Amino acid sequence: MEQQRDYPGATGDFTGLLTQIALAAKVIAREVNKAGLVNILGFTGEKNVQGEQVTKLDVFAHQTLVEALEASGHVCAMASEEAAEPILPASGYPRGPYVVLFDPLDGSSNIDINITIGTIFSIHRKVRSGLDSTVEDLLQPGAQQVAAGYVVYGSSTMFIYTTGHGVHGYTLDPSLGEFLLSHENIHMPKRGSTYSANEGNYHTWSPGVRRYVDSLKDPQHKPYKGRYVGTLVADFHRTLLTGGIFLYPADITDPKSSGKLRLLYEAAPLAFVAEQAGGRASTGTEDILHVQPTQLHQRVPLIIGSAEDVTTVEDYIRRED
Ligand code: FBP
Repeated sequence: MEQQRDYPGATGDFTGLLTQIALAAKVIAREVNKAGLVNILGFTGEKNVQGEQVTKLDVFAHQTLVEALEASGHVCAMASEEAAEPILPASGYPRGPYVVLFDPLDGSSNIDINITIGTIFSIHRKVRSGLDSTVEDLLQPGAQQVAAGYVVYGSSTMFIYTTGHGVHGYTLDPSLGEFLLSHENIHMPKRGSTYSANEGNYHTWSPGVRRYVDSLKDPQHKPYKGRYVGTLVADFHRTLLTGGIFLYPADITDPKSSGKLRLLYEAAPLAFVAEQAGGRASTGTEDILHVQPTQLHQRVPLIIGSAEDVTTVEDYIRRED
């Protein structure tokens, strides 16, 4: 609300939209926190468009976000990791100028073992006037985002977002049921001392990426610490607050592979947050925010974190040739 006053032309649509995403996050947090007590762990038996087994919490989080967003009356289209096609607000709901793309529950492999999971969202304004949306509204480069952020369901539940004016973090006070400002204007250290990657994939990495990760373990220089939760949101959140680098490179042994993580609702929103906090996000050869999307669920190699660390990886990849 406060920031809205900086925009004389503001209609309140955006504030209303973000408030609905925060409400959905509270509902999901409550279910995650008691997951072991209610029959919501495990799989539904279905597979999603990624070919992954769908968990019951994935479905719960997906439905909660869709209902909250369509009820806001501020969106004309949505896209979710759990839906093959774009989602339009059900008839009877007013439509608005925004499109929202989201990963309802990030870190599915960690749900049943009570390790930190998250939700990631990306908000764009629709491209053309009028209320009917086209896939063009969803396939916009990350640099066009009007806002992006994520929720971490960890020891505490945090809501982190940017609207292009810095990155701010809020912690959920369960007794109030309110997200309270706990981390204003987050800045990522220029260089870190932690690296995060699934080294089980080492043999699938390009020579430049291998040489870079090897260099981090060189006893001649102060070696970096290895940290890997296996939930993108958790590994990114640590990197945002303490610096360092997260890498999920492409698998060079599979010509069809362009990485595991999805551009529109994983890489691009976190790239916006990273850049707004003074960090960087790259495919290894191109800024994530400049990648032009062509498909809703396309994947990209992701190298994200402290600006100097990301630039160093790019140098190693450039020297590959
Ligand atoms: P989803 O759980 O939303 O499908 O996200 C993919 C993810 O779980 C990321 O959170 C994480 O960074 C990565 O996959 C872990 O992959 P891997 O198990 O191959 O290391």
